[in-house]
Amino acid sequence: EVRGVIFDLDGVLVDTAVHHFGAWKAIADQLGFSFTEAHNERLKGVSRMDSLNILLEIGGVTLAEEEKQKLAAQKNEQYVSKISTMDAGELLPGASNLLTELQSENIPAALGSASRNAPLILKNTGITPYFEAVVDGNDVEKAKPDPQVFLLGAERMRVPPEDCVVFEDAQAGVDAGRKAGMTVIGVGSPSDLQGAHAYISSLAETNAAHIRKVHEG
Ligand code: B16
Ligand code: MG
Repeated sequence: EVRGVIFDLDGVLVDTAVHHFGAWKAIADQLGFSFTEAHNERLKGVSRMDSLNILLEIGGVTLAEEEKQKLAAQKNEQYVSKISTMDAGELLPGASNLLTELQSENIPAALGSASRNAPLILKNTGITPYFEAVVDGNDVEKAKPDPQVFLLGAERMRVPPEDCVVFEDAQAGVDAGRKAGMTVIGVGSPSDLQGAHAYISSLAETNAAHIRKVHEG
């Protein structure tokens, strides 16, 4: 039985990838190498510091730890200035309807995001009240594909992992959900996202009945 639903944030509920991209691109420009949208795919679902390390690897740049901390802080400042003007209009299709339906069916929802800025995004888009639990990059030591973020979400909802369904748009997140012993619905195509139990292209293609059906297998 489905007793809880766990959502990734970026790429599932909101499209903040474009804001992350703009902020990372500014860092690459400053360091003198090009950073494309294709490169940006590698940063999806990845923590801030790991993202910076991938960016520097793409540019062939080696920096001291202190300099890296400064750049990560600079990136975050630009990113936060973008998300601070977000509103409900930036919720992805189907997000609002699904959260409302789950609430009316008494199925709790949790957030399982790598982003340390997740609470601000939930607040600005007006969806904080729909979540029984919020687990973000501030709460976990081990990033996806480690299952910690989703296991903690299940624990905070007081729901066993096998009764949870996860929505994810990144490979690391799908892997994390599987390792947690949960049912995973991939938001994206099977070719980019291996190992999910079902695929949709947006939350507009799912509802409580569909979630139950995927969970039953
Ligand atoms: P922050 P998710 C992830 O969020 C993003 O997909 C990823 O691109 C970003 O680097 C990461 O959060 C950390 O974000 O710098 O705000 O802590 O997809 O797990 O919701
Ligand atoms: Mg994501």
